[in-house]
Amino acid sequence: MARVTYELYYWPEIPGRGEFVRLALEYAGAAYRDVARERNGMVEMTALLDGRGSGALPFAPPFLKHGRLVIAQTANILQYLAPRHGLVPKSDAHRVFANQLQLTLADLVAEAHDTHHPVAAGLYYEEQRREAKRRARDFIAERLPKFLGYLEAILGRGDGKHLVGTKTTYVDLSAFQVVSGLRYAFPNAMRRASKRVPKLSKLRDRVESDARLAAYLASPRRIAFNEQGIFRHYPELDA
Ligand SMILES: N[C@@H](CCC(=O)N[C@@H](CS)C(=O)NCC(=O)O)C(=O)O
Repeated sequence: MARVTYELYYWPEIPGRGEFVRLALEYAGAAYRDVARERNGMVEMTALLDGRGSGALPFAPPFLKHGRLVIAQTANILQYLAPRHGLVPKSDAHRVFANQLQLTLADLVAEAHDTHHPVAAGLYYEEQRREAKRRARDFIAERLPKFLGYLEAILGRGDGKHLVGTKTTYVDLSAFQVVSGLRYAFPNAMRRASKRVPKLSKLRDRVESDARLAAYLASPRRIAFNEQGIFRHYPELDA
C-alpha cells in the first residue's frame, strides 16, 4: 500500500474548494488521506479547526497536513504542493504568475458563490432569492465574460493550451474545475459565453480527458457538483 504523505481536510459532501487540492494531488499521483470523508473524520477536522491540534490554526477548510505543517488557503496549499510534484515550472516568474492566476480563479469562485448567497453565507438561499437573482444577472452579464475573457487572453499570450508555461500546471487543473462548475451552474449562460473563449473551453476538455485524471474522475472519490456547494444549479439564476 502507498505510504500516506498528505492529509486533506475538507467538507465531505461537496467538491467546493477542496476539489482544487484534490485535483492536484490526484494528477500528481500523490498518496493522501481525504480525512473528513473517512469514518469519524469530521471529528478530526473539527478538532483541528477548534485549535485542538498542533501547527498553524486554519480559519476554514480546505487545509492540508504534511508532517508537522498545517497549510490553509487553497492557493497557498497549491503553491506548496506544485513545485514538489512538477505541477508548475521552476522559475520565480512562472511560480508567481501561477499564484496570481490561482488567486484570480479564487476571486471568480467567490463571485460565483455569491450569486446564490449575495446577502449572507449564513442564510439559506431561499432567504435571499430576490437578491440572488439580481446578483446572478450582473454576474452573467458583466463579471463572467470579464473573468473568462481574461483567461482566454492569457492563453492567447502563451502557447494557446496552457495558462502557465507549456505543460499542464495546477492552474490548468483549477481552470478545468472552475469552467466545469460554471457550466453546471449556468448552462445557458456558459453555452453563449464559451463561444467567445474557445481556447479556455478546449483546455477544460483536454484536462477532462487527460489519462492522468481518468481513473480519478470515474471514481467515487470525485464528488459531483450539487446544490450544497459553490457551483449550484438554480435554473432561475441562469440566463
Ligand atoms: N480563501 C479561502 C476560503 C475558505 C473557505 O471559504 N472555505 C469554506 C468552504 S469552501 C468554509 O468552510 N468557510 C467557513 C467560513 O468561512 O466560516 C480559501 O481559498 O481556501
